[in-house]
Amino acid sequence: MRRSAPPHWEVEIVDENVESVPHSPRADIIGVCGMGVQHPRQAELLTYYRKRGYFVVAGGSYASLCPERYAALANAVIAGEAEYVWPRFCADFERGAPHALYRETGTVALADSPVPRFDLIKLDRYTTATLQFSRGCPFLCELCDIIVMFGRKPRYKTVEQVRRELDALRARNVRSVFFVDDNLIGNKAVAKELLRFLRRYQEQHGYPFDFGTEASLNMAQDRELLELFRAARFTWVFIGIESPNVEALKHTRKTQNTHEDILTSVRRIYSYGIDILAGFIVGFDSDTPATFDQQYRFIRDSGIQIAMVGLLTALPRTPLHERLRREGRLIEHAEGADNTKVGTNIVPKGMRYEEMLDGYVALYRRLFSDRSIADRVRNKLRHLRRPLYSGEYALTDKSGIVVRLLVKGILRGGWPRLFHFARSLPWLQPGKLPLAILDWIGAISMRNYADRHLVPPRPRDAAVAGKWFASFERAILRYLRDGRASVELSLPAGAAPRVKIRVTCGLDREFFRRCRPRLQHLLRSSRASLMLVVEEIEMHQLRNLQRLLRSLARHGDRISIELSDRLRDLVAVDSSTFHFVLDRPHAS
Ligand code: B12
Ligand code: SF4
Repeated sequence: MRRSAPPHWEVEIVDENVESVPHSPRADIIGVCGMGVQHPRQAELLTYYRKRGYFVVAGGSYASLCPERYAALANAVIAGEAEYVWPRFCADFERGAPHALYRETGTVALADSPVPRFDLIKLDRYTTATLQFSRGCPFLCELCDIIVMFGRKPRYKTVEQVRRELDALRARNVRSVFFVDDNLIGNKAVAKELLRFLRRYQEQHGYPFDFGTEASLNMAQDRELLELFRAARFTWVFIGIESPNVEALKHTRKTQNTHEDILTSVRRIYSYGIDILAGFIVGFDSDTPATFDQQYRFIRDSGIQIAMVGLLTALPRTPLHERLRREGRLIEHAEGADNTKVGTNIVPKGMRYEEMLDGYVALYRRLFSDRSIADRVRNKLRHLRRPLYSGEYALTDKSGIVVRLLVKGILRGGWPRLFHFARSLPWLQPGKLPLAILDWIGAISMRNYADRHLVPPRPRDAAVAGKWFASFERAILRYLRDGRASVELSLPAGAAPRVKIRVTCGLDREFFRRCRPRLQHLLRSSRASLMLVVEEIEMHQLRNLQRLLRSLARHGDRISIELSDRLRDLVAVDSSTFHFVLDRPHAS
């Protein structure tokens, strides 16, 4: 059976995380993949390409969970694992009779999964490559879509397949590999076999890789397993801890986290040199306003720096979704696919909805205060005595990283941050320094993200934007008067200010000269977002527009750019930096 695209098909992979999507590619079929959080962009891309006459196919984890949401967006939807149904689609397409929906109703034997086409990915743009060994998880957590999509009986690739994938990655000089399994230790005996194989592989090849993975907390109770993780050089593991509240864990049927005190488990894993990243959830039925403080204290004491806290979200088809629907506790029309937003689709039981949102935002604020970051670094390093992570970079790269952290991260926080940074560093144990540095880099980037996306707009932002607007209008008055440009400011309640600038032809160098520093100032000094609509522009001004975009790139995630059809081919907009609006109805 053929399990990938036919060999005579030419395939290209574009990942908008690291590169721009092409707006008029040379292609017959365009497949667009995405998780729930990416659904708005996925929908936008599908609509855009479809309108331009391409045959568009939707796939990925959200299409697998709720293919019905894609029926109006795509010519065909691949729901579920693609190994068997994709070749069927390809054959139907070649015959000129593709169906609208291909749904994998069973499960795929992973021995049939091909080696990924790593050659089609720009691997040099990633810090970590991914490899999947197993699918499925034996547990029963009520909120989980994994067991709905992949089942409870873990399925595995052979170690031979893993060897082939590692060889391919090694040949491309990849140093860091993330085993993207739902739970690598779903079947401990098989996991141990894999780890023994990885230990041998690492020994044979001089430890070419740092590994990381996702596993359930019960790994902490098996010392042989922990030893094998260490020997195979797993420098980190992501664990769904969810809550230190045992009631909440029992209620959500995450009983594997209740075998012993969670802090004890965490510290035992640390004692093998393995770092922990973890997921936490607030909004369980037994959670009350007091839960936020309990979560905070646990996260601080555990020293977990990359603590991804989300609001309980009911994903379609999960037992949680079903129960809350029965109980009338699903919020109608709430999107419910993005657990990184301040909002969700469930009505909590132990507190008011608004209380939950406020508590959530305050928890993030507390976690990413300089004091809390430093406390966690210290609490972790106290127990993580021999970290496997050693930050093996060339000396020049190392100094570059530290200088960037100092200049862009630490010094910007002023003396208080410098003080907390300095007190958290293990001055007498240089072997632990790389991990402390890594934690600060991770924490500061999470803090920046939380500042931009989670913290409610400051009243000051509206005042700053209002003042800015008046002076900006004055600066480009003559362009506004004769209709070459227009500018609008809106101050939506509960959201950051929005500025929209529309330009038509007749601009000159002076226009860009006036705009550039003023826009930079607006974005630097407030959380305002910017929408730039370019309807027409003279060819000789393209360079100035391009320069303006380059100067704003730093704030790219707050900037949307819309170009007329003609300009799309002329202006290079990096859609991995900016929101490059391709289809307006779905633009956020
Ligand atoms: C690796 C991973 C990540 C990595 C991604 C790294 C990377 N650059 O690849 C990181 C850590 C960054 C990540 C982040 C997040 N993730 Co994530 N992640 C995963 C994980 C563990 C594996 C995904 C994977 O690579 N699988 C291997 C591939 C081969 O399999 P697959 O994705 O199942 O795809 C199959 C089919 O769907 C199909 N297919 C896939 N794409 C396409 C496209 C087309 C066109 C077609 C035809 C077919 C097709 O073919 C594949 C083979 O059968 C999954 C869990 C899981 N098992 O899916 C969660 C998962 C996808 N993540 C999830 C979530 C929620 C997130 C976050 C929102 C978490 C958070 N709160 O921050 C963020 C979002 C980040 C962002 N803004 O983009 C959810 C998504 C829920 C949903 N149903 O949409 C999942 C399912 C885990 C879960 N249950 O919570 N994640
Ligand atoms: S342990 Fe993780 S993957 Fe397994 S059922 Fe629970 S939430 Fe899902």
